[in-house]
Amino acid sequence: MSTERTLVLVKPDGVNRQLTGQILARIEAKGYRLAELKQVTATRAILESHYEEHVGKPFYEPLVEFMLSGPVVAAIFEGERVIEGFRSLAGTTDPTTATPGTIRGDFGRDWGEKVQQNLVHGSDSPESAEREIGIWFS
Ligand code: DAT
Ligand code: MG
Repeated sequence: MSTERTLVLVKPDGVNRQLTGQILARIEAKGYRLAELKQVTATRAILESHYEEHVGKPFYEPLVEFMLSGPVVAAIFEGERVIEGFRSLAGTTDPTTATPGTIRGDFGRDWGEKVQQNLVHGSDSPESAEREIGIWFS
């Protein structure tokens, strides 16, 4: 298995709640290598590209608004099977029911908003990872 890369975003809720360090520490502690790191204020153009697969879904516009509500921290992590490994660390999409021990399960819950404030994004395939890294680290 060759070394993979994945794009991780700490979303505005994670940055605002000052959980960035704890989240990155969990990924490093699992054994993945931090290759790139920056804090960015997303633009609508970046998010329309990043979330193109979700255009037209009911949560799309609230999701973009949420992602524009504050800075995000973007990282590239590397390692064997890091894509599935990070998604396992992150937990399932809905933070209320995400398994305790995961990032979303430990730090997230439903806040009654129209979108899941679930702290992190992680690429879901090698093709998505390369596409998303190109968007955030071009
Ligand atoms: P994931 O982030 O677990 O890969 P996804 O790619 O299906 O999930 O969706 C992207 C984001 O959109 C997700 O992190 C939170 C939001 N979202 C997804 N499904 C939702 C839903 N049913 N209601 C509200 N927000 C949703
Ligand atoms: Mg996804």
